[in-house]
Amino acid sequence: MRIDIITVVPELLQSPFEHSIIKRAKEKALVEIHIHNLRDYTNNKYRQVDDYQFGGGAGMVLQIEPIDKCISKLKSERNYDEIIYVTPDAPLLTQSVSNKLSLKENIIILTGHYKGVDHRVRELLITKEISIGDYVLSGGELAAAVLCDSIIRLIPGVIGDETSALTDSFQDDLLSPPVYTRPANYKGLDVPAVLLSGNFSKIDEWRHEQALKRTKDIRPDLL
Ligand code: 6GU
Repeated sequence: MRIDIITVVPELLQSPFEHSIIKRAKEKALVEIHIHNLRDYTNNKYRQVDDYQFGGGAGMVLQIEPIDKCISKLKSERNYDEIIYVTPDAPLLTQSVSNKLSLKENIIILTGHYKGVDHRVRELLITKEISIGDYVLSGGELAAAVLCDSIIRLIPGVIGDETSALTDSFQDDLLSPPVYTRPANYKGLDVPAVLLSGNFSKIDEWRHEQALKRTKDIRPDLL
């Protein structure tokens, strides 16, 4: 899979992809991530890519021209399955959205900043819009990093133990059951006995009960 991210703050997108699972996915050539600085696509001598909004009001708006230039160049080089704009005024990201995107070949992610992008970008160039939650971030870069992480870990082969991603919270619309590791007793706190029993059907049953209980208590809206 190839992911191209367009941003005005490329620095914000360096470190998130240089560690752990995503780093290994890149090393295994299961994903390629290319960051594009929107300022490289303007003819403005000050490299300015935003302007005041028509009609007045606080906040700058990213202009269509550099975005169009950048997306057009990428599209001339390969076909893209989706051109995604990350923005708070969009449908929410869910595990099911990430599952579907993890099967794509090439995607572009456009990140907004300030007041967002000229609406014509959204009408003409964007094929899908995603918000990562009902709160506002200073820019779309961290949202893009979250989106990429959730997609990349699902690409077949990225997580060694294939069942690991399948038993995540949300993969079956339930929260995960509690997990424990050594020591079995810490300052008088015991690990649930069933987990030490070696009876795997009992363990599965316990985990499912716990997942249901936690979902009921913490996120009843999922049931
Ligand atoms: Cl995608 N961008 C910004 N700026 N804030 C957000 C968001 C995106 N998703 C939730 N909040």
